[in-house]
Amino acid sequence: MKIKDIHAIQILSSRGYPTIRTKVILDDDSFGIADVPSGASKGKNEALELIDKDENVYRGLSVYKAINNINKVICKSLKGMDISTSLVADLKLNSLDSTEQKSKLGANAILSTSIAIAKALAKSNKMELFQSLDEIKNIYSLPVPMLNIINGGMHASNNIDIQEFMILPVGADSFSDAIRMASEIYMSLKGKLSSKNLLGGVGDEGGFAPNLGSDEEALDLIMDSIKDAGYIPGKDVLISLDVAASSWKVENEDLYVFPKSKKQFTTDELIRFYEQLIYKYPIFSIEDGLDETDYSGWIKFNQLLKDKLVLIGDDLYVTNYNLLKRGIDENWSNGILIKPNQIGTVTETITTINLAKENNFIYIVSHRSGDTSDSFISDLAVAKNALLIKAGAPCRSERVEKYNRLLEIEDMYETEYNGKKISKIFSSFSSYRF
Ligand code: 2PG
Ligand code: MG
Repeated sequence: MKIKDIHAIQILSSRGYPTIRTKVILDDDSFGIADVPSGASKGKNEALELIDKDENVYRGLSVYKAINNINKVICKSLKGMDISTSLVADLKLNSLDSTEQKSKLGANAILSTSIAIAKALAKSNKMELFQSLDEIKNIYSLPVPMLNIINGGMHASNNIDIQEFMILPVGADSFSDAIRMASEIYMSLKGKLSSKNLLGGVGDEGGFAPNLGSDEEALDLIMDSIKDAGYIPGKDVLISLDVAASSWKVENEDLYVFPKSKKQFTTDELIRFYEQLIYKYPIFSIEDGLDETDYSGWIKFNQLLKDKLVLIGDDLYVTNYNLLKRGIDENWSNGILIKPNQIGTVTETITTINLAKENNFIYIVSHRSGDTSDSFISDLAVAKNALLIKAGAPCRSERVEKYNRLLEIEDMYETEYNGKKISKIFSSFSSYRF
């Protein structure tokens, strides 16, 4: 199969900031279109999102340089190229860039091309995208959704320091049942906030963004909303937090300062704070509990709580194979967040997932806070049998598109595609911790 054309345009993300849409056409006229997301709380070691920084245009946020790199450099090199798999194309994209953080062409330029190629190949092979991403099996599992229903930190202009408060409907019988439960809890929380006159707008990821007395009050509100919706916290529904502590760390000091409440903690005190939270609330995982370079802290944190908690590294690993390898060798954590745009190609994303899998890490496929209606991550989660997917609240199109694609995949149970039968299992893991 040969590449016939590649063309990119500038579009807007959910935050209203410029990002990239790329279309790749193969010589049988199969095509793939991919939009790339963009984070707010980015890790230092992430692949580089090339942004123009021309203050006169989109206040510096346009991405015309990256688009030009696709339409000129990438298109010229890949046009006419034989690509039987994503691997061939991704190797070529990496060799064109040749920098560690994809800073020459931009990880946004490279990833949108890489995903568009993966989608075009799936179409050309008459496969669903998730089948085409990992063809070996015909039994797929749908992930448990982690729905961020209260937003704080850098994702909302309220007074909450923790970035994400998520619910995990682990007691559901199916993915659609999990979405129903989450939606009911979301509505119940909405009613509570409204009755307290706390219902402002929603944050970047669709969760409510109220001003509250404390971050713990957010957890209490969620517990009440779960119960009022008719579910048992700790049995039917678990809670996960992304505290995004890299933005709390004071450089060169053993000090974390919550930016909004100004509360201060040493690393040990912060770990103790989490320990208290997990005794009080049914918390399944804490993401980025410590700063991305506080390695000695992570080792301590992991040693102390790994049997009671999943410690997820997001900024810590930035979906990077080498960092994950180090984390495994040095026992930094027992879980990793997977974001394709942190690393920049489909192939590298899958390679990191495979390493996590081989080492029994919990891996969570994730969106970004600035996202689009592209639902590639849903297919990726199914292809790689991820236990969990994190895609925001059951609200806002760019969030629900990911869940809606999974509902669509769920409906494909026992369907024949290209002579292959797709069976599915729902990866309910209610027994995982409780
Ligand atoms: C995170 C993400 C997504 P951002 O920290 O996990 O929820 O946020 O895209 O801003 O990095
Ligand atoms: Mg995070």
